[in-house]
Amino acid sequence: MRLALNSSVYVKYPIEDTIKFVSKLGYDGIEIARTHPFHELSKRDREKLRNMIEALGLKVCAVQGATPYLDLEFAKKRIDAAADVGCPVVNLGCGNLVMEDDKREEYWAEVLENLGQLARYADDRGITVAVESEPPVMVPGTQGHSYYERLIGRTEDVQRVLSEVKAENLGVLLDIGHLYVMEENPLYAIEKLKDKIVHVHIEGIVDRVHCHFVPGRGEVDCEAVLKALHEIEYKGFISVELGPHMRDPNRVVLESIQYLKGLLYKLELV
Ligand SMILES: [Mn+2]
Repeated sequence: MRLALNSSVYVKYPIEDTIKFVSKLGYDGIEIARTHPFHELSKRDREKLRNMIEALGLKVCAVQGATPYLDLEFAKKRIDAAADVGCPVVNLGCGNLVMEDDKREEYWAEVLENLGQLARYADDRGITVAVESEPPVMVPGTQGHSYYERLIGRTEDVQRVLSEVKAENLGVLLDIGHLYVMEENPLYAIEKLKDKIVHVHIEGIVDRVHCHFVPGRGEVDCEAVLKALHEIEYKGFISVELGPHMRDPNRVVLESIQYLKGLLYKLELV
């Protein structure tokens, strides 16, 4: 089982430095988050980036293609850029925020249509696209804060996407921590989604609050999750997603791989 790092923790560093840190700290792959706008590089500079990544023995396992909401133009640029660096998976996120509950079905119609269009666009470039369920988000307002659900918030929403967008190259990015926040059983989600899982995010979650800690902290049972992924013969990357730990990213990035590698050795999955 291969471990990767989501680049968002290195928000203050350019992509080139981030790649060097990720390689030095022992990861097999890097996932390029929207914190790193590599899609704005010229074709030639993307090729240089690809050569640099390959020379370090790394693989770009996924690219974030949502803002986190679905923006067709942004997603297409990220799909093109992913293809240029040899990345197989682009994450298209969780649809809209549900600002008005009675418009939910309207949002669904638009998101399903856009996902279908992007899946076709990606297919022409040899890319698989993925959706990721996300917990509700807090939006500050003048009258206090409001919580809004995301359209794709639970595993049943992911299953709706899979059944209504008929595309072979559409899969699931399973964020294990998000399942804990939503009080879902990760082992059940893994079993239900099985071979549609094309990428995995892992992080520590404390008290079901949506804040990405180092794996091993809080209630996420990483050992059981790794075991369950092995049982369904998951062959993709497990990507550590820490969010921006501004002060000292290298420390948490190292702590994460030490913990997960320890579990992989224990389970004899290295
Ligand atoms: Mn995630």
